[in-house]
Amino acid sequence: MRIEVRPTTPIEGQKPGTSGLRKKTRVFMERNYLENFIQATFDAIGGASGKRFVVGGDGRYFNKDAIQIILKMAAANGAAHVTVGQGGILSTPAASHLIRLGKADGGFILSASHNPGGIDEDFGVKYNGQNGGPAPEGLTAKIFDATLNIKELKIVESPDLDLEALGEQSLGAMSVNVVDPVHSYQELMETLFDFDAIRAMFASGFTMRFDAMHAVTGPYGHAILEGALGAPKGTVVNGVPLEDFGKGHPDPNPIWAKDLMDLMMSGDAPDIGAASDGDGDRNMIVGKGAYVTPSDSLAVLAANAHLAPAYAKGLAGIARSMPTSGASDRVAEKLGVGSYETPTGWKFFGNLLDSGKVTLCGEESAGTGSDHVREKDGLWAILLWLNILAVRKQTVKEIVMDHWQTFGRDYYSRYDFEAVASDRADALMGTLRAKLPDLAGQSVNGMIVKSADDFSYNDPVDGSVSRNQGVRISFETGARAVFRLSGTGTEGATLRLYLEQYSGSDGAIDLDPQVALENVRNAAFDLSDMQSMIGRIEPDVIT
Ligand code: VG1
Ligand code: CO
Repeated sequence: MRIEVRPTTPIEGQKPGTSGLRKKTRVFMERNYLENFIQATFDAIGGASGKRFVVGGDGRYFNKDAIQIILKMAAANGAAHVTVGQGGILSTPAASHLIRLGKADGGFILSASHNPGGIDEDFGVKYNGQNGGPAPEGLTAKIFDATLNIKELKIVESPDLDLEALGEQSLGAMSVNVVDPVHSYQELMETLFDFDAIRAMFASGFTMRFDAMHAVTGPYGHAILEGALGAPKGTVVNGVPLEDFGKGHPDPNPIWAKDLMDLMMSGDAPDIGAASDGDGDRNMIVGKGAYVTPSDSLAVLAANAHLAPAYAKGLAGIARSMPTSGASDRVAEKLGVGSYETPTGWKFFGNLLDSGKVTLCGEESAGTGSDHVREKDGLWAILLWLNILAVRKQTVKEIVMDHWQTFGRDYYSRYDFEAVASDRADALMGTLRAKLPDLAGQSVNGMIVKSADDFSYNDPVDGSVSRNQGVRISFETGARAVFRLSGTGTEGATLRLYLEQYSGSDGAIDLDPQVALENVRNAAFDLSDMQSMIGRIEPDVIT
């Protein structure tokens, strides 16, 4: 089989963001765009020779073509073996699991996650390492560096492989194993949760709607919820992965999963509603008339995880991303285990999980997970909720109310300002940063600032330091405002404002969050001078 050694030149802008490289699909389809990035990744990891990889994606437009290119490049670069999901499909957590299970050297996950898909929408690629987790910052920096110095790439000339045929094939000297995307993942879930108890709950009439949002978790939901757990057919909706996700945003939040929210707030609501995102690593949980914020969900799961077999012995510790509310810290304190605050992005949890310092991790953006893989895991979170419901025999709402009564409530909301001109967004952040040193002790909108800084993370395991991870301003009233710029967008800048207000251990827990957050919201607008800096204070999306 002939190996083409193709001369190429660096392409600008191939710097991975919060979660891999994300660009417009048409950009990825330009000559050598994907190829350069893949070659740079192989170069950055010291070559692919003799190595084993996992490849799969969320099924969006260009997924299959990209997989063929990666397979041909892996073969040309001397890889020994690649495991691929049938039809090119693998959820992000399933890919993480396959890397760990097969002791692979790494894997490529093709997804732009919650971003829309299609030829005029977004595409993405992420490299995960041996532990199954997203490449840490040190490695993404090396990959970026390699994209700037690339001179040639290697690819075999060969017809496409058949990604529908299960089993082994060969591509030159490299073997390719096409596997069922669900099988191993389902086996893992069966070891973690009490499937008998959940099955009995469904058999006794418990009802659910799982909205797969036309994204990757459809096959997983059908097999696990309707298959293994016996939920009635029709429990899973939008369960066939589509290349354009039915033209929706596969982002499981009250805005983009509106149909599910409407159902859950209606008289016909099932006992639980759940949804997952494009690549299956996020989750949304809604009870009858009760949306559970991701920050609260992490806290409730942490407080109740011992009810599931995998966590019966307790948790080693709990980690949350910096903008995630403090609710899980309160649980860690009560459990007497460590709590950690990391920058946004799952890659920062890897060391904590690998070293056994934490068992559960979560992000306010609807990501929750545990040490079972090295990615956040949407269906895992949903199954843990089901396991807890099966044991406690209470409603979602009762469990959340009970949690707030015990710990107090962390009112929470995120405001996203999308497609802001990058220079304006940078100016807002810059002006805010300049104010930070003098803020503590000052009064803003009637609230005294307790502390203000630009978050810097010192990884307790490898000692690496990550600076400028977001501006956080805490107030004496138990409120906090966080400002940061998104690292997953593909157009202009997205400014995220995260607002939080703790009720206190015996304060009111039944307020409308937007009312409870009014003071901190106005303080955040004042402090950032948002109206004049970006010309508006109305967000595009409130979650
Ligand atoms: C967003 C979320 C972050 C998450 C990341 C990847 O990043 O805020 O919490 O880890 O997406 O999630 P950013 O930089 O846009 O705020 V996913 O489901 O896109 O892999
Ligand atoms: Co995702």
